[in-house]
Amino acid sequence: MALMPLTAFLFQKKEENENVTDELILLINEIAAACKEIAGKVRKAGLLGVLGSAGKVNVQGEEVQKLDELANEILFQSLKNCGKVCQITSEEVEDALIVSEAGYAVAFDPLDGSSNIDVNVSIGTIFSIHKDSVMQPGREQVAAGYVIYGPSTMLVMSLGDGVVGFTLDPESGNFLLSHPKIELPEKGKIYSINEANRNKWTSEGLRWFIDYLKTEKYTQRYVGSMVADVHRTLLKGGIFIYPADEKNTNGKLRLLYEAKPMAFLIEQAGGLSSDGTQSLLDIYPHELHQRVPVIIGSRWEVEKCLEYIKEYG
Ligand code: AHM
Ligand code: MG
Repeated sequence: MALMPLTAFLFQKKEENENVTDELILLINEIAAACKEIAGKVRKAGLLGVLGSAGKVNVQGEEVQKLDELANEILFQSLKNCGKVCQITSEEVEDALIVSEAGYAVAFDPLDGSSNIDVNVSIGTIFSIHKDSVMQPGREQVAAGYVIYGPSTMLVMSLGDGVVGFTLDPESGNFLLSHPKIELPEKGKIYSINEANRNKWTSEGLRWFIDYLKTEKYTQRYVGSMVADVHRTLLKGGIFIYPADEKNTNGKLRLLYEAKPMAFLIEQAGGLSSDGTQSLLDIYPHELHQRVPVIIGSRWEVEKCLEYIKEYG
């Protein structure tokens, strides 16, 4: 049976979801097109001479890779020119670009998982879309999603009424609806956290929780690309955590273009998100590049993790 292309799916959604306007459809198509271009560059990175460092650090003090820059440029230009975007915020750029007063505001991480670029491991683009401003709690997102550049390229997104996944068909160049309804299992078997930082985690309860999961015969998977780790969590269940530690006292991941969109997908798929005290979707942002501890995944594991944090700190 033929699978539905992204644009047809969006027009069908327009009939049932009042958030889905012609402008939003155009914007999501624009993001999908930019990500297709990025996917092409990622696939040929070793041939195009775009592997390795760009020789500079970004606003967050992190080393910028050549592909980070390229992906940022592709997305920035296409959003700036599409006529539907009033504000653009990128991980790689210090200030938001204000295009106009009202419209859609987009925050994105152009290429997440920078440390995996040079070693041919899955990386991705994450995006969050609000009306007018990205400085709102995640619950107000009209859409959010990511594109994962893995063995296949997939677009996974939510328009606030569940989570769907599209696989890029390399022959037709279309994103096709391969995953019409993504739902997290209530409980999984995998935990995902950088355990090398264990001694530096500021939460004692977290150490107890991870030890508890080991006694329950969980297995560990940690790619080090949030997109890949969240993708697996969405499909298989379990828990993904990037906690606060002595070096990153608010965690490492950024609220606007990493935590918030991923929390939206996880909650829309039936899971839970938290910073240790509240849902990641209830946090009011106060800074563009604000960091936040991230606990997301299946309902059972997230609730259990929060119980441990409550009991042991
Ligand atoms: P990036 O946006 O610069 O790639 O950083 C974010 C990435 C996430 O994809 C991933 O979850 C995390 O950093 C991994 O960090 P660490 O290497 O400290 O485990
Ligand atoms: Mg990132």
